[in-house]
Amino acid sequence: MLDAFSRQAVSADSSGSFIGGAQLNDLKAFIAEGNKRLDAVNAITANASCVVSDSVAGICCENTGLTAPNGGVYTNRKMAACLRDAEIIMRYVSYALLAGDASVLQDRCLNGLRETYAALGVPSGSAARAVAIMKASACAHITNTNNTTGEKRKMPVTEGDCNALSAEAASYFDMVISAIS
Ligand SMILES: CCC1=C(C)/C(=C/C2=NC(=C\c3[nH]c(/C=C4\NC(=O)[C@H](C)[C@H]4CC)c(C)c3CCC(=O)O)/C(CCC(=O)O)=C2C)NC1=O
Repeated sequence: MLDAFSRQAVSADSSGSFIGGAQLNDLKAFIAEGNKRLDAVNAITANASCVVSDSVAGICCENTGLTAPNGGVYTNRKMAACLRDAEIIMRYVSYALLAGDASVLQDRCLNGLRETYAALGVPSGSAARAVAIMKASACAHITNTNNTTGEKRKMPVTEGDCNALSAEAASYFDMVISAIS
């Protein structure tokens, strides 16, 4: 598992070089934006259960076959497994966002997930759609622009530009989607 710092060390080591000005500038920016990053992580972890359940409810509304006999979440056991998987994905995306690096997500969550889903008959298109819904709502929480049922659930944080962090989180969700699609 890497983070923004160890990634620079590993990449410098692979070319036998010192960590140079450009890499140090990247790390300076990472540190300067650190509080924002922690707020972004908090924005998604504090709302994780809402984001998770909303995404699974969303795929079930869009595709009523999922809850019908032989559907992907037919039986409480499968519904529970699905909600758990969505929560696991949110958790690993939040770790990646904290570290500023996707390796924890790739190595510990996504590695082999496509094969697991194929073996169990988990419908990967629906799983990818649930992740896309989580992406939209998590990113809205990060930029504090979420507006569910007309009522904004805003976090009491200093207003600032969190678009880069939102885009970074979006890229982690996209990795999940491409890993299972
Ligand atoms: C460390 C990280 C980690 C991951 C990622 C993980 C995923 C994971 N999801 C599983 C099952 C499952 N995953 C789902 C998920 C879904 N079904 C749907 O129709 C929806 C589209 C979707 C939810 C969005 C379901 C229903 C099962 C149970 C399938 C079955 O047993 O028939 C299984 C098989 C074992 C089990 O049932 O617990 C694993 C290993 N486990 C882990 O430890």
